[in-house]
Amino acid sequence: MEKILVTGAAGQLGTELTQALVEKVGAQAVVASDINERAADRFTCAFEVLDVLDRDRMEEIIDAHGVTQVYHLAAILSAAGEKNPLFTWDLNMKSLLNVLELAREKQLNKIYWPSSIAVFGPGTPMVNTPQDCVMDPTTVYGISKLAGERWCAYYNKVYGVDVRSIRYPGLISYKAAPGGGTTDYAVEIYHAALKGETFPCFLEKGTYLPMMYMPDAIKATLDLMDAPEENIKVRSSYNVGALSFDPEGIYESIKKYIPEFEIEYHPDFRQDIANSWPDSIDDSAAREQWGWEPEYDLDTMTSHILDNLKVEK
Ligand code: AKB
Repeated sequence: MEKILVTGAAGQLGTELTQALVEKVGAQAVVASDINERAADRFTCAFEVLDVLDRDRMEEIIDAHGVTQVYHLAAILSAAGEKNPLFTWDLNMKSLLNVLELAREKQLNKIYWPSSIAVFGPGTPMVNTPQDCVMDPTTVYGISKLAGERWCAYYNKVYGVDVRSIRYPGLISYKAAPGGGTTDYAVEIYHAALKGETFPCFLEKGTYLPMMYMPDAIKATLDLMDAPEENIKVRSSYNVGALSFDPEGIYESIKKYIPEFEIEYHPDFRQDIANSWPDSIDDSAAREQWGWEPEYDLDTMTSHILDNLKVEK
């Protein structure tokens, strides 16, 4: 029987992916882990406190639960990473190498590790960014994700580790807050709209970025992990696209439901990061090799979020 360990399970992606895995394979087949011990009661599956830099503890959990797959989500994101570059490098890289080494030693069946559009930079073609192109990330997060992609490809080629990865765009969800990303404005804006507050946007209008609604991100992840091994030709990380909009676009979408909503623009240091990232993504490799196709457009996402956040407030 497969047993899945999720690291960073209390984060924005982890919260929903862990729940989706529990629904898919059953609570007995999933172990959530996070550095935040207070997160334990959020999960219906087993929970372990784990600092992903602690390789021995990771190994102990893998052995104790008979783990066969790891979804290694713990990471420091782009904006937060710029405040502590060396620690971000250490955490993002060492934790990935801990997972890859344990996968090699223990011959784990599959590893999932998220990359990001942050691997791209100012030299990258900005519109319909290809799978393979110039990659010159300007953030420490982006540098760590690009290096991580190469390590994943290396462990697959040299040791046969079945590690799979997606370059997520900005992920938008209403269930768990993102932390420290450049795309977080596209989550915060919905909360402000429902509270009747004017939204102070930290990116300028006209800043187009690739984005994705969380249910599509979960679907992409599970579809990639379910795909037959021989279909997975990209062993660094797959481009996946869904939405592309600027702050004005998401604001106009919300105004269709909340006409009195107001936005103000106060760009900060995150503007430079956003300017270095693509506007939109060419995801033809993911579509051809494992059937990727998003479901939500901007307005269906907005209406879904506003309906569900309203219920929760
Ligand atoms: C961030 O903004 O840092 C993340 C990402 C695009 O990887 N959401």
